[in-house]
Amino acid sequence: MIHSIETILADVPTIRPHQLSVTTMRTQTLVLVRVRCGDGVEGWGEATTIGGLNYGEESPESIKANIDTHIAPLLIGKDATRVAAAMAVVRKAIQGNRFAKCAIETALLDAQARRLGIPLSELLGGRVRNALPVAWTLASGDTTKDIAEAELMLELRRHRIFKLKIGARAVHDDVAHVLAIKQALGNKASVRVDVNQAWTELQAMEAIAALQDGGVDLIEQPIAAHNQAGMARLARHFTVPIMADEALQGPLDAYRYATAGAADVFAVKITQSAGLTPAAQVATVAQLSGVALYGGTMLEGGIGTAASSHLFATFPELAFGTELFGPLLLTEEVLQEPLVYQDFMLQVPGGHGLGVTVDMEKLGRLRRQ
Ligand code: MUC
Ligand code: MG
Repeated sequence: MIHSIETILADVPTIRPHQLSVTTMRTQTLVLVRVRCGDGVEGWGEATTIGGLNYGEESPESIKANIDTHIAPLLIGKDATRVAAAMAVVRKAIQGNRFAKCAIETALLDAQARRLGIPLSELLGGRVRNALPVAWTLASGDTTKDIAEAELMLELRRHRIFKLKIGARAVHDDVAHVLAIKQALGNKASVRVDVNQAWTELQAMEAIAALQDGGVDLIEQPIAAHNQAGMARLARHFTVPIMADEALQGPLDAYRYATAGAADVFAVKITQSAGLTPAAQVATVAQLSGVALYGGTMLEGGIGTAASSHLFATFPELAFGTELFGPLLLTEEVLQEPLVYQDFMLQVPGGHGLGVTVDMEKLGRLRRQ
């Protein structure tokens, strides 16, 4: 039986300002959900957003209010061993609130996998890999600093895929910034860009041509998510792959984008998809349509990152790797044992459920009162 559901907000400073086209982050608010069951098993989930309401329409505070007020009462007393049935109740009664639904589903699945004594990945279809390539985002806003940061990551053997956040500055400044970084790193690294919808289609045509010529490997969400026809035109026009991110809010968007040929690659995000199960469906649509996969993040801490890693470990094909570096951008860790990053890969946790343990003492210090 589902006994209690608690939503915890924890404000954690980032290791440096993280500049996106939509905001500059200096703190990340972790939204953690703890589900306790009558048999003594507990499960954890995460619903972290980016920049409050800058990136999407759910904020940490709205997620907490909606879980506490509207979602938890639907679940208390329900059979904790029947996660799909419990989630069907939530998905039927609650519109939107994809991040909140993801955190709840993750916590219920974590508890169920612990109860069964298996890793979460085995409840999600079974893992086919134990480690995932991990990109790092260069977003200090300063070309020289970004190059130094990339060189350090290569030296540490932590990352050799770099995603550059652009779109906040004039197009030619952004292009010059990216090409300077690509030139400095050469073939030692894959350089990619994420525009977070900032360009018009005409700006994208001009900029992508230069980025493609300069050896950039992937262009993420260059134009507005709703401009599916424009994304299709860009995907057809360029050989450099075009990736959809914000456009994918679940399996239906994935289906529409795939049938319209509006992206070469899908960034799968568990929160944006409304949970691990719908995120798996996004990946299935991609695979059936010949769209390549990338494991995305909302810059979550250890819980959301572990949950994503269990799902991405089940993907038979993961051509573009992942960006599950969220915990590394934060100054504080909320897990007892941090996730392991080595040889350019994140190790998918073994053990039962998510395979991670929350440090209650640290969380006690970080949580909002
Ligand atoms: C996004 O749009 O992909 C993921 C990595 C990062 O630096 O920002 C996020 C959001
Ligand atoms: Mg993105």
